[in-house]
Amino acid sequence: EIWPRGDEKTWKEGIRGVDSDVPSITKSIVNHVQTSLARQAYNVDNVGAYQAVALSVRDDLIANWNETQLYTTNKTPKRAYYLSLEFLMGRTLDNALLNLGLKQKYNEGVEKLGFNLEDIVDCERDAALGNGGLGRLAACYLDSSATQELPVWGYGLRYKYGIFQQLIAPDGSQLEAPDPWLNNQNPWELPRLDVTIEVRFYGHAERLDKGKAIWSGGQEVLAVAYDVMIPGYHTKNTNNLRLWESKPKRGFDLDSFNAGDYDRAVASSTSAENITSVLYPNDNTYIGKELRLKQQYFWTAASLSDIMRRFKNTGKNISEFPDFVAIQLNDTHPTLAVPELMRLLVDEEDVPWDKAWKIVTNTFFFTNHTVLPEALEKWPVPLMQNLLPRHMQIIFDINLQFLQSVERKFPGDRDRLARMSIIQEGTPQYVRMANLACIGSRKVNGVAELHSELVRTTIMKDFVDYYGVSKFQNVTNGITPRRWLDQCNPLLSDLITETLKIKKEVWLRDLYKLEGLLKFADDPTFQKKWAAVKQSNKERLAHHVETQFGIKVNTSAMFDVQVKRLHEYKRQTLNILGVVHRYLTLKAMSPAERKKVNPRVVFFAGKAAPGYYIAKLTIKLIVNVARVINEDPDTKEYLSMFFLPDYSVSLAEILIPASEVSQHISTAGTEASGTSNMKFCLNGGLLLGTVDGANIEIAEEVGESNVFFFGHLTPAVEELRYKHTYHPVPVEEKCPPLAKVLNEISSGRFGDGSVYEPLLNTIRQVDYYLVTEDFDSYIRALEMVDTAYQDRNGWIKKSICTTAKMGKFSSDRAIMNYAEEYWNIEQIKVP
Ligand code: B1H
Repeated sequence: EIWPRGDEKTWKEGIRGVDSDVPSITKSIVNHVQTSLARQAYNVDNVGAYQAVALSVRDDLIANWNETQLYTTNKTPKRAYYLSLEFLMGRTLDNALLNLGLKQKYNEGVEKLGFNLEDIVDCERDAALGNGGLGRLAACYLDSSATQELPVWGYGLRYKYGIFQQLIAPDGSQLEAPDPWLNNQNPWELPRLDVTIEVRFYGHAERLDKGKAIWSGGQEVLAVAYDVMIPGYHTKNTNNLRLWESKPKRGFDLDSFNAGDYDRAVASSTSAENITSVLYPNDNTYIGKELRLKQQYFWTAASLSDIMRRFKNTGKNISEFPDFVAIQLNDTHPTLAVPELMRLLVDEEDVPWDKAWKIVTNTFFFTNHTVLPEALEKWPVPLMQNLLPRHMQIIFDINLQFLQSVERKFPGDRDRLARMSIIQEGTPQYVRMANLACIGSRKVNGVAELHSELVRTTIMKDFVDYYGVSKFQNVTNGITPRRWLDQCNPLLSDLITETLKIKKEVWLRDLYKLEGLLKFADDPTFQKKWAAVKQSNKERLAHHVETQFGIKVNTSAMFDVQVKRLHEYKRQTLNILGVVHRYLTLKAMSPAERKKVNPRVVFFAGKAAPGYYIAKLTIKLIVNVARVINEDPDTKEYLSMFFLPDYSVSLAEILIPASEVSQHISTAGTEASGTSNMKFCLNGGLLLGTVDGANIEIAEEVGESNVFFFGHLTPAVEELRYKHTYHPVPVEEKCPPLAKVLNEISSGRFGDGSVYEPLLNTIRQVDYYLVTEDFDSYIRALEMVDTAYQDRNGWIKKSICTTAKMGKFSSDRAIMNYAEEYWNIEQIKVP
């Protein structure tokens, strides 16, 4: 138990009570304007009002956060830690107000002060410390952990610059600008200058006996903690996301400074600060930069040291570590945590090697998020040897023991040993992080059924043979319905509440309750209300597009959306080629024929990694095709297209509720899960997709008649690729309509065609992602969408049935699965 110093009663009386009546709220806002912001009523603009409101809400969060932390510390339960290099949080204010149940009150309060809450909410910059699905998943999991009152902390990095801001140049190219998101101050973080940890790089490791060693010399930097409060939905429980910032251990080198060499004096401090400067903007691709490896070690070392300190404060014996600590590795990025925990145990806690290894392998759990070969992390041994000499020793020792054990199980199978080794032989050698993560973890999981099966049968096949299949499981991803329905689609949320006749708090915590909507699916009045909500969300998006880009959008057309990172495997090319095909078809029609066509507006958004040439070229093509078709008087009524720049969590919150159909069209077997597919369906958008990732499970839930599936299945993909390589058939033969589309682009119909040749050739030549193989069935699927849309009531019914069956995809279900089957942690309710 922890007691205050001095008089307990005086302390207790001083604690800020959380008063949630409107007068207390306005008083607190005004107080913050005057004191925290040092402003007065006459010079507060929306941004100032945002800051004051945020600080006021933050006071409530801090009170809850403090109570949760104290209560949990005293209870000493088993805790789980989610290590992720990315947390794509988006905005906080609106979400915090909803979770605290204070939105209505703040609405009133803010109005009294002459402001509008929506405008204030819009002043917040996104916290965009992530690339895409992997980072957003981590954010949803934090929300679900707090909501379900589970003792889970996140650990990540406090990047000074988040994912770059995307601009589109006049010629359609993507330009990148930095995202200095901390320039406006961040009210949602609490600097913990007292929580600092020293992290070493370089130096040398000297072996002692019994597997121990001393690591010394090199460079030491400081990790400083910043805590981000994570409120649960309608509960006092408020969890923590701890983000580390790097700082020099000493301000600057005094010797050089005194010798007048100022550049040199600050060089080492700049290099320390650089570690947490910027998020690497790659999604689903590995990038072998030394600074990235530094980030990974800096973050895992600081986090593990912090976790170890907290564990030791409980006074438990070190052998009980796995009974009190579970650590989830979000992909291979934190895999250095495995040798680092070995180092802490063996070198610093004097635990014998074998006992330490037992602790380690009972502590970690590893989630794999992709089977794409280019995403599998492999670090050159010389690089790691230089930066982390002790860890390299430990990895070699782990590997030796492991391979000996494999050899005992499969004697004489050299190929197997070579495949399973943590070290890939060659010049240079490489450290295979997925192998290390697997060997160091209790369990390994994929993120959707199909993906987990592919993990078992492809990248982890040998490990399944060795460990048995039960180590390799599945946890299908999920999304938080708080942000992805209640917050982004308040009209739909209200309609659902009024229809189900149960409290919003109830169905938002038990999403299976949405099934209650099924019995209204045929009810004409309900259908009408349902359609009206969609219409109003379409208008909200149209209004946004109009104010941001000055373009009018036809809101009676069908809204068709594909938003995600640009990647060849996600096949935005298939979509754009389909649009061109549709355009050519429309052009060939008579005006009378056109009148029968179902009008469509196609929205694209997404960032391309700055070094991903083909992805950037795809953006350019989309922008330039849009330019031509949006100006064609023959067709523009029936087909228009927009590329919305700078896709973000907040833009997703506008786009997703407005979508009537969304596209998730990756080559079968390539998209591990996808999570935006779940968001669109939860908001009543229908899914047009391939038989891939979580699309399959969505179809299982909502019924195949309510989704539009097309394309080859996963088993066919390998075979087709093989055929492409050894028996290439020209596109003209294989798919004449596609050949026509490609030729129109080449011949300059959408601006200088030669620019696009490298992109078009990926399809004409190797076509690794099988655009030519799926094009026909894609076009047919689009036609089926049109036909279905013309039956308005049928469509609305599909939409209702889709939302109704999305219960499975709440991240609450996913997190409960991790908590029960992996981490073995229990709920703690703060009184
Ligand atoms: C996913 C990544 C990823 N899979 C490496 N892999 C990265 C890999 O910076 N890096 O090095 C960054 C990201 N991201 C995505 O994870 C999958 O493609 C989605 O299908 C999945 O839904 C998501 C969450 O599991």
